[in-house]
Amino acid sequence: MNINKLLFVLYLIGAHVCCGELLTPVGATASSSASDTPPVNLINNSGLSLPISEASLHSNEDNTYWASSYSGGTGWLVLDLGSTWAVDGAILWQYNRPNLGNLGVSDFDILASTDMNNWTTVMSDAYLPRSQTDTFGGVQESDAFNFTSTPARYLKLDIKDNHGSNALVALSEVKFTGTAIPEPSSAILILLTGGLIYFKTRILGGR
Ligand SMILES: [Ca+2]
Repeated sequence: MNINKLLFVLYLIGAHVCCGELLTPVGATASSSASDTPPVNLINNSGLSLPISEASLHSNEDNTYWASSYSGGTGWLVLDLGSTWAVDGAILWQYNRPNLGNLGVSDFDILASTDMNNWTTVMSDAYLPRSQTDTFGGVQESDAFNFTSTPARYLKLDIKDNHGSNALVALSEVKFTGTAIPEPSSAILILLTGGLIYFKTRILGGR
């Protein structure tokens, strides 16, 4: 493979395959919450082991999770990524206070939006397993949910049920995965660069 073909292959890999990042929301709102369990506890890394990654474990300490007010076990969360990304997954850490696993999120949908007005359902009837704190020594592993890559700044978790309590619903931490969407000028530059490499390789006989 000559250098021109190598450049073109690298361009294709860079433009189309590259790497999802772990995205931490910058804002969180909830259908309701108790005063000592606000939704910011879902996005401030509270309770997560270092270094922060999908493999981090969430502690079961007080004031590290979100819990609704008495809601019958349903509710919603809106997470704000701060800017629009091509989002392709959610990483959730289940609520894991000891002997209270019935409060954790079970059935939920995920909706995506760029403007908080128009919403697209990207995941229907997803299921988050009940915390296994007994077997994991009190710390909680994450659960990953993948969906078709969708442009989104706002992600809504529509929580339709918990694990059996008729009181409230709770969750420990939320992140997403996705890739940056190039600015229009950057996108044009990428296309021009790819086109020039292709032209040089295939039309001018660089093969
Ligand atoms: Ca937390």
